[in-house]
Amino acid sequence: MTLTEQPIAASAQPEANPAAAPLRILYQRPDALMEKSTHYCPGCGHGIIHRLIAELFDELGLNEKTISVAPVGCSVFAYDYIRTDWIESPHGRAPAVATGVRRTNPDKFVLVYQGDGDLAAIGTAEIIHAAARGERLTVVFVNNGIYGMTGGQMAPTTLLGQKSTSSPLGRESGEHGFPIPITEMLAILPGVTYAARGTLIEPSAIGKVKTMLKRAMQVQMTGGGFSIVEILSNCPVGWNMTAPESMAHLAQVAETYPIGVIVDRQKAAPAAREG
Ligand SMILES: Cc1ncc(C[n+]2csc(CCOP(=O)(O)OP(=O)(O)O)c2C)c(N)n1
Ligand code: SF4
Ligand SMILES: [Mg+2]
Repeated sequence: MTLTEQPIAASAQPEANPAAAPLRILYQRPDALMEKSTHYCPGCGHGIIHRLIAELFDELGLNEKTISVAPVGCSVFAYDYIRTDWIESPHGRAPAVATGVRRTNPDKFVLVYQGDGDLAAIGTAEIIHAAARGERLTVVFVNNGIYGMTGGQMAPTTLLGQKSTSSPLGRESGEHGFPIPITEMLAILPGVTYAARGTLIEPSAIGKVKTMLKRAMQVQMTGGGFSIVEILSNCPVGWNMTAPESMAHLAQVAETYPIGVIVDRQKAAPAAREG
């Protein structure tokens, strides 16, 4: 039973209209989400993503079975918000740390959480080789197109024309190179069982992100290889926008980074590999 389907306690039922349909809880803090305020800026997407992960940990019964690997970046304190065991890794090294966790704990569920500076710049080698090895990991890749934590510098994912503190006139391909669609690049590798990209632009899209995350987790739970979900997230502070402006701007981000499932090799070949 999911949180949204739980019947509400009898004592909380409305007395006025007994003929009304039974109430259902539509919104409730998942058990796996700790009861505390986050350090994130108002409107930041990291909090939404934490909530989706916590909901799925509850729904899939993963809380007690998981070792997560936390990144460096704005989400460095993810271990303070999601109730599982965590290991903090050096910047970019999360897939390498997670590989050690995976291999010494074959029965655990292993989650990796990384930003775009972390995954697509500082840890390019680590993510490529973990994917190439087909490590049985689930990677949550938060692409906000910028180095949020350190003051809004350009990342490999920064859009052409996008201003940042290290590209004040806007990213220009001749000087700064082109944005890297790293999830598509990883998806080419046969060790990658599942790769998808979603966006936080609106509630229905957030629901689709949850479906993608669930699929990526189930791939690991059923013995598949490497799975990754890239999530186009917002950074209102680093983008110098209001929170609503930054959400609307995600439409433009999706022009460079198309939304959808990029590869699902388990679906194509159900008995992909033993775990
Ligand atoms: C090896 C290394 N290089 C650089 C840094 C400095 N640093 C810390 S966080 C960060 C940016 C993080 O950006 P991202 O991974 O995109 O996460 P975000 O804050 O945007 O969520 C940088 C450059 C570091 N800690 N270690
Ligand atoms: S700097 Fe950006 S990514 Fe970091 S907490 Fe603030 S809004 Fe979120
Ligand atoms: Mg970032």
